[in-house]
Amino acid sequence: MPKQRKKPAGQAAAATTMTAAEAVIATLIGHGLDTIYALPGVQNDFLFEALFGASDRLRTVHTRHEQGAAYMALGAAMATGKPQAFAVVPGPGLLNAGAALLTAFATNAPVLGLIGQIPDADIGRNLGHLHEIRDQAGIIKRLVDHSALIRKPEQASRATALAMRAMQTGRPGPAVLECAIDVWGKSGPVTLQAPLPIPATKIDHGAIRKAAKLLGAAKRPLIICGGGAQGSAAEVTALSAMLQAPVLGFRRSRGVLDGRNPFSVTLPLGRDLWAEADVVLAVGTRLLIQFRQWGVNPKMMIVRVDADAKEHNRLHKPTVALTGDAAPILASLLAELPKHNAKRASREGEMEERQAAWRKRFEKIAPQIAFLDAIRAELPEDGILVEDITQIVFAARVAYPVYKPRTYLSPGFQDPLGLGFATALGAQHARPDVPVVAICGDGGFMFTATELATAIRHRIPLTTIVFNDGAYGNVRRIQQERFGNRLIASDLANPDFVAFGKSFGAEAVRAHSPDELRTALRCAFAHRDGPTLIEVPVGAFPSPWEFIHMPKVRG
Ligand SMILES: Cc1ncc(C[n+]2csc(CCOP(=O)(O)OP(=O)(O)O)c2C)c(N)n1
Ligand SMILES: [Mg+2]
Repeated sequence: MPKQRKKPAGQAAAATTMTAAEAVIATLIGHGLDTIYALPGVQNDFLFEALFGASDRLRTVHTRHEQGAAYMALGAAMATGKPQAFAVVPGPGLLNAGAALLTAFATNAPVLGLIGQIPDADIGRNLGHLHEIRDQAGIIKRLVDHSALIRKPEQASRATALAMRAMQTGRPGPAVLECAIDVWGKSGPVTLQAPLPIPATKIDHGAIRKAAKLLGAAKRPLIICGGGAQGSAAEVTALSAMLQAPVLGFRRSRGVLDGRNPFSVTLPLGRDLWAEADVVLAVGTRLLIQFRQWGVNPKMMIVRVDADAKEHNRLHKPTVALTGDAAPILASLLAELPKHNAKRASREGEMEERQAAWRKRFEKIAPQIAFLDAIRAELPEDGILVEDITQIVFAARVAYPVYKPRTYLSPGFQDPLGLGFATALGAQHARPDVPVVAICGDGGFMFTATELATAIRHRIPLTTIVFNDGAYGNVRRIQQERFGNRLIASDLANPDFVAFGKSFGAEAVRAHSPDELRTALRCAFAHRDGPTLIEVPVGAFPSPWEFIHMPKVRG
């Protein structure tokens, strides 16, 4: 890449001749990115040529399928909370990356897709160019909130900086930049755009006072966190203590309040507390389960904090709506609350008792919990667990203790079977300092199992547990219970997973019990030079659904 003359800080850099691809890459580096997850092809040849030139500053991690590249970027974004990027060819490349983009949107993950295009002059003409797809930009617009087509090098750096800003402004989320096969390599005068300032949250002090008064007077306050609370663990923890309020976390908000704190609750106890709550503080959550499953009545007062102003009134008008980043809003609330807060007796004993009562009821899913306990016992506090869509995971959502935010990665409402392994691979690549464990079923693992080759090629020390029941077990149970055992399309013919893993060069073992799993995990975490695959042969598990889909309690 051409050398840029050093300019004193604060002064705009002088224009330098570079290609559009070089401008995009230099801008990504300027925004602190150190990796791009990618799969090459002719439309993006000049992009990869620029990546070669920048390879001392930006690593290119190439995968075996575009879904692998996009899921890796997603996992890296989920694990770090920071923007990540992937690059794929247009048409089939974009569609192959589609489920990951969809999941990035659902989880508000800042993932930038660099997508190739057919020759610039022919875009929209339906001539049948290689990988042409009708209205690619229109398809992209349905998937992400911010997208742009780079048409010349002069425009490339600013377009990249605008995308990076959009991904981190308001409700965060993915963005896409398209660039044509004949534009990536075009040279022109480029002024590199430094990161654009991200607008700070404006605090509505009147609304903060109102919220503090409501919460301060509440007899049975409840805090509900969603994925939008992941950056405000300290504030949520302090509010919980000040209000003696339990904190409900589900999936992406698990660990915002440490799971060892008796006030940290999951869905079943959270529903009991929702039934009796007089004031709810909802932080970065859609409250869909509460409003659609558990019910709401007009007596219930809700203080909502959300980065997206459109979210507040979608289903039920809150008493107080606060728009912006959770951390500064909750910090203001914490400062205001002592003036209004009632004297409160400790609820610690009550919470411990209620937690114990639910733990007893969880004995119904003891087989799953025994495996989860084995994982928790071996995984260090900041070790990361990644969900695929499988039996053990459904139990984990309510019964696996999570200690810190971003240590339990979940795809949220998309639940795309098969994301787990590749997403965890990205998380492990971005967080080489901690062990990452993917929990997959035999069905989900095979969606991206070929990325074992990527793990070997890039020496990613991910640990993957495949719970092998020879079935799309969840589907099979539904067919057994609700359709008179008319089993169709739910049995699976599997490879020998240990032999399969070894054939790639991975460490691969079989564990038959929670104890054997603990031993296998210990070996896996000690092996930091490449991936480990652990197959756990299992039968059908008891259904966990009564702890997740629970009937109405209010309204
Ligand atoms: C993309 C996608 N396709 C299909 C589904 C529907 N689905 C949910 S769970 C499941 C079966 C999962 O099987 P496996 O990974 O073996 O886990 P198990 O239930 O057997 O533990 C299926 C097909 C889905 N969630 N996402
Ligand atoms: Mg299965």
